[in-house]
This record gives sequence, structure tokens and C-alpha cells, in this order.
Amino acid sequence: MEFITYEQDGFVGVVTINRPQALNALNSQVLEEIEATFDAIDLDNTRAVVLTGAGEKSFVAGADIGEMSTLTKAEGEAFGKKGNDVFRKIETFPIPVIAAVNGFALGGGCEISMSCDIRICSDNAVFGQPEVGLGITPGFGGTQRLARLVGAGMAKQMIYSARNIKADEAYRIGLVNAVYPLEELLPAAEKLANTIAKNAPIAVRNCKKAINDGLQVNIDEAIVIEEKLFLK
Ligand code: CO8
Repeated sequence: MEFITYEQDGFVGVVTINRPQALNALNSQVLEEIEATFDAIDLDNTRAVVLTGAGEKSFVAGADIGEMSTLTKAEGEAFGKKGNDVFRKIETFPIPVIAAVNGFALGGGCEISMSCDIRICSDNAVFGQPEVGLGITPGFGGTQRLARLVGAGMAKQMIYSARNIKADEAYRIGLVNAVYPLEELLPAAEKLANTIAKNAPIAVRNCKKAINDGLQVNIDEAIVIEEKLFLK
């Protein structure tokens, strides 16, 4: 792996996107390596995962603009699908994934954080969907997940205006659950992951599945999903 590091600490795995020279931007190789890293996690001995970025400035500054500018239409579609597949893998990963957003989370960076179960951030974090300013749409699920997380009105404002928001505003609109001084962010994420890891692992997994699957259907179908998972 060139751009991803993985550390296991007890029941908690820490995945770090490690391409700081490009502010951890997502090129095809980074996406492939994220996928391979999650595929390799030992689910018998891991109960929660923290996803963060290397360095003190950026979580992920988006999809790689240089690579995207070289893509044909077909290649662009394949790149969009690759991102969607990898982010969906994170979203449906059997155990909780916590995004520790340590700086810029723009475009694909905001989008990968939204595929995680929980987002916490540092006080220097900046979130945004700058895509329409670049002539594209937030194609790694941004139009869908942002609206689900913060409501359609706020998502539309952020996406149409392409205006970045700082950590305090991300907290105010519910995009992140908590804000920490930068040096306290990773310890806080690991502490939360360990708190989760102390609970019954199958119950936690079933809760993730029940919440995720239940949000896609009406309440009558949703409670049946919960019932079926209750005794699993
Ligand atoms: N891609 C590639 N390289 C990047 C990216 C990026 N997204 N962001 C930063 N870098 C590189 C810079 O080119 C620079 O490299 P170098 O030192 O070789 O010149 C290095 O990182 C440091 O960046 P800056 O010098 O620009 O650092 P600043 O502190 O001055 O600025 C910013 C930081 C504000 C984050 C600035 O770098 C920036 O605006 N970056 C681009 C942010 C952006 O627009 N991201 C969204 C991209 S679009 C997207 O994510 C779409 C997702 C869906 C795709 C669907 C496809 C179908």
C-alpha cells in the first residue's frame, strides 16, 4: 500500500489516508487501496474502525482534480462508480466506521466522511461541496447523503452555492457530532471506537444494519427490519 496505512489497536482499526502532498486527495489508486484495506480487516477481531487523513491540514481535499481532468467521459463514469462502490462498502461495512475529520473535507472528502456512521472533526475542519464551481456534480453520493444528513434545504444551499463551512457550522447543522482541538481528535475518535467495542458486537452490527436499512423504507417496513434483526 502506498497511500493507506492501517493500524490495529485491540478491537479498533485505524485507517489513515496518507497522501499529504496532495492533501489526501482521492485518485484511483487511493480508492483501490481504501477498498483493499477494508476488505482485509479481520472482522472477527475488529469491532469499530476510525477513518482519518494524514497530516494536520486535511482529511481529504476531494477527488484528485488532476486525474479527473484527464478522464474521458467513459473513464469519468468509471471513476464515479469506483468512488460510489468504495463509499458504499464503508457505509455498509458490518461494523461502525467513525470519520475523524482532521481538516479539509471538500467534495469527495465530505462525501467519504458522510459514508461513515459517525463524523467528529477538529476545530480547523472545513466541509464543502465545491463541485458546481468546477462544472461537475457531487458525484460520489454528495447530493444524496448530504440531504439525508442535514436536510434538503441546507444540503441544497451548500451544494448550489459551493460555499465551504467551518467546523462550528458543521456542528450546528448536525453534519458532525462533536468538534475537538486537532491534537485531541484522534484520541477522541479512538475512545469512542473503544466505547463501541466494549458493547455486544453482534448487537452493534445489527443496530447499524437496522438503522441503515430502516432509513430506506417506510416506518412499517422499518420496524419489521428491526424485529427480524432483534434475535439474530
Ligand atoms: N486534487 C489533487 N490535488 C490536490 C487537491 C485535489 N482535490 N487538493 C489539493 N491538492 C494539492 C495541490 O495541487 C497542491 O499540490 P502542489 O503542492 O503539488 O501544488 C497541494 O495539494 C497543496 O494544496 P494547496 O497548495 O492548494 O493548499 P492550500 O492550503 O493553498 O489550499 C485547498 C487548500 C483550499 C483545499 C485547495 O488545495 C483546494 O481548493 N483544493 C481543491 C479542493 C476541491 O475543489 N475539491 C473537490 C474536488 S471535486 C470532487 O471531489 C468531486 C467528487 C466526485 C467525483 C465524481 C467523479 C465522476
